[in-house]
This record gives sequence, structure tokens and C-alpha cells, in this order.
Amino acid sequence: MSSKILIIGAGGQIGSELTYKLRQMYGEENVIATDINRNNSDLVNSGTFKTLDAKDYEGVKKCVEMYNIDTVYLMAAMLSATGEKFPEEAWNLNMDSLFHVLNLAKDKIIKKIFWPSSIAVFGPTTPTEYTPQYTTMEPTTVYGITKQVGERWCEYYFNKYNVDVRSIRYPGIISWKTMPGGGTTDYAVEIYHEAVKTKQYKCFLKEDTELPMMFMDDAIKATINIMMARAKDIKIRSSYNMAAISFTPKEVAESIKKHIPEFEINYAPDYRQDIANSWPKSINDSYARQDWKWKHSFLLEDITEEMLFQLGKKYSTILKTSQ
Ligand code: AKB
Repeated sequence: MSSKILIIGAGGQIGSELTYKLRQMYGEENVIATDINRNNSDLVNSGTFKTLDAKDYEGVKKCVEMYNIDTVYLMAAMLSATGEKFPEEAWNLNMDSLFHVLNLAKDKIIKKIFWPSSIAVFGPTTPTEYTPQYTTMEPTTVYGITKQVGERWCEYYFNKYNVDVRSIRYPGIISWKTMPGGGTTDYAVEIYHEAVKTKQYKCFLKEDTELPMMFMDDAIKATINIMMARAKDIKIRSSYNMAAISFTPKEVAESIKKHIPEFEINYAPDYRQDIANSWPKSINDSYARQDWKWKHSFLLEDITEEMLFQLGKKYSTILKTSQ
């Protein structure tokens, strides 16, 4: 029997691309996209879309029952930078939505859950180089706290109620279709947009801030692969470390300059610098590579080429249609 999938938070950076990919794989009628707002018009017009607040248990349950959903991808979350401005809202959104889907699975209304965690679960006392799966975790952001607590609950629901929940600790994700919103790693997307549009970028992190990053295609591949893996191969039920590459703002700028020599970057670090300083520089993801055969494909130069090519097309179309 084929899956009936619900994506909560489908309008966001990862949710939107996941929706497009899952629709290709399972058919448009089997993938229901939902979000609290209808801002992402490409997504809203691409298939079945419902307005849904991830915090509203009755709304989520109604949607699950209406469409006979068996699998939920819970992509709604308030990220690290915005979470620091609205700590209580971040806590409520990130925790309530997780409990709603965990409880639907506990009550056997759905069968399987994907819930993203993040490198934000780590903190300043975590070893920063090649951060291991099991290590000191003392996150200092509200977002990081919600992800760490969420991981504990996922493992608890698996152990206690046999809930099939699977999770990855995403690094910063780089993509060109939908903008990220409210994260500390967002600079690594904005920089490409500004390089194409204005050939200059003011970066909110220092030039030598190294963070783990990944291209969207790799992130989508990982998300789908962990969900397709056999349940017995998913040995970690909190969340898997997952890595691709690590780089600094200076390194991205240099890679952009190979294509746009006149590109200029300057640095004006703000409150997000402290968040970035508390996160790992690189991640050891050997468990993901071993258990469900995770393997990344895109390196920094591949990402730069693809981002500049796709954004070049996107902005020249916008320019043409506005003339
Ligand atoms: C953020 O910067 O908050 C996110 C993340 C690393 O989880 N992109």
C-alpha cells in the first residue's frame, strides 16, 4: 500500500523542496502540503495545500483523518535567530507540534514520523571539531533547547510506545528555490542572492566562522533515505548526526569570486555571531553512514556553481517579466 503523506510546515525552505520531491515519488494526490500561511505561492499552486497551524492538535488530527495520512513530516519550527527574539513562541511551536504528532502515532492514528533536529543541540561545551554523535550537549539557544528536548522525547516515545520516529540533525542548508527564515546559517544562502543581484554582501558573521553546511539536494536525499530505511536499521531514535561540508563566510566569498570577480563582502557581526560560536565547526556522522548508508554528493564548488546558475536564471526572469 502506498504512503499517504502529510507535510506540516511545507512552505519553508526544506518543507517546500521535500513536498516537490515526495510528490514526484508518491504522486501529487498522496502528498498533502500544509502551512500556517499561504506565502509560498509556488507551493500553494503546485497541488493539494491546506492552511494548518502546527500547534493546533484538533486541526492536525482532522487533516490526518480527512486524508487517511499514515506518515507525517513535521517541518514547522522557529529557528535559532528568530527563537532568541521570541523564546516562548519558539518553545510552544517547536514542542507542541512535536507532541501532537508523537501522540497521534502513540494512538496508532499515524504510523511514521520524520522530525528534524539540528546542530543547534550542541553548545559551547561540546567539542567543536568532528563533533561525535554522543557528547556533551548544553545548547544555549531556545531553538537548541527545543531540539535537544525533542530528541529525548522522540527516543522516549520509541522505547515506550514503539513510535516509528526518525530524525536527522540538519546542518545549515543551502538552496535556491525557497529562502530560509530566521536561522544563523542563513547567510550562506543570502550571500549567493546578493552576489547575483548586487555583487556585494554584508555578512552578519565574522569571516572565519566555520559551520557545518549541506546543499538542499543532499538534505532531501538524506531525509527520504532515512524514511525509506528498514526500521531495524534505524538504531538511533533520538537523532542522527549528519554532515557534508564545513566552510567559513570567507571561503564562500572566495568561491563566488571565481565566478564573479568583482564580488565584494564585508563583515558586520551581530547577535547571531554568539549563536554560531556555540555550534560545532564539523560533525562526525559515521553512524548515519553506517546504519542507513548516508553519503553526501555536493562540495562547496558544486554548490556555488549550481546556486549562481539557478539564481542567475531566476533573477533574469524576474527582471524580464518586470520590464
Ligand atoms: C539555524 O541556523 O537555526 C538552522 C539550523 C542549523 O538548524 N539553519
